[in-house]
Amino acid sequence: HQLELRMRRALKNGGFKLLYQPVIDIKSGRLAGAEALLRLEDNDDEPIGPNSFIPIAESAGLIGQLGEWVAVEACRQQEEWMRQGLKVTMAINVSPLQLRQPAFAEKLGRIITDLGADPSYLELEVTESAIMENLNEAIEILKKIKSLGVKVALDDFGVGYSSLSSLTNLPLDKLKVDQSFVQHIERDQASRAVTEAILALGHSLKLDVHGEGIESENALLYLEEHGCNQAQGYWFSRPLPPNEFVRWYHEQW
Ligand code: G
Ligand code: G
Ligand code: MN
Ligand code: NA
Repeated sequence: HQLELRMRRALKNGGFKLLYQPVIDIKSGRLAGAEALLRLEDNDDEPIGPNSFIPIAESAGLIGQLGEWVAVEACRQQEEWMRQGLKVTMAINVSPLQLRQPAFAEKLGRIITDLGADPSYLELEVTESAIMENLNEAIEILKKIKSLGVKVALDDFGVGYSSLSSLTNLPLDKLKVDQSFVQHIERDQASRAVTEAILALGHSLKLDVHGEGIESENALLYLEEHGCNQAQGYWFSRPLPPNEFVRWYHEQW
């Protein structure tokens, strides 16, 4: 596969990049964190997004190596920003296959130690479907991750098939409401109903609830009114390269 070759080349020669999308604490209106979002840009072509290459990385057996590159680069960036006084919780996406690799948590722990990153400012984003495929195994893996001091967020929440009772057994810190609901908040009563249900569920389980895909002030105001904790979306900023992220931060505050 052509993309597999490009990925192998990029892993060797540095063709993968991380973009960072700001996460806002709704109450204070301040920057709370950044989500690291992977791109493949190893030549003059348009950068390629993870939806195109993550499935191929998984089937080609490259996801472990790629996921490790992401974790190292995101931890390195988090530690650098921390030293510059930019306190951001760095959110890292992990694919189901990567999460289930043996010694995943041990590897992550070693990366954190080697880079001197502060684990309390790191958050792993795992998808609902990854967790529910094998709940008991997932609970054990998440416990190990939590014991490193790293936070865990359930990403794309509301579009998967969680059994609600199983949520109470998972060591989670946060639910990320899937963007599809937030994007339709203004027009669609059903999306508002689902969003409010997720907020109520999350808060009754003492979890933070994070709204994604905020594209308008009205969507933000709605989430604020309903007690949502964090917000992310084009309304604030697109995912940015590191230097633009810092510039954006200084322009805001
Ligand atoms: O950034 P973009 O909207 O193109 O991301 C598309 C999807 O890819 C999202 O679901 C996101 O969670 C996922 N994704 C982004 N970066 C990474 C990564 O580093 N690893 C994994 N496994 N998935 C990622
Ligand atoms: O599945 P996950 O939540 O990790 O996906 C994150 C992706 O969503 C990022 O790749 C980012 O490019 C995209 N994204 C972030 N904010 C917005 C937004 O406000 N609108 C839309 N349509 N996409 C967004
Ligand atoms: Mn995510
Ligand atoms: Na999401």
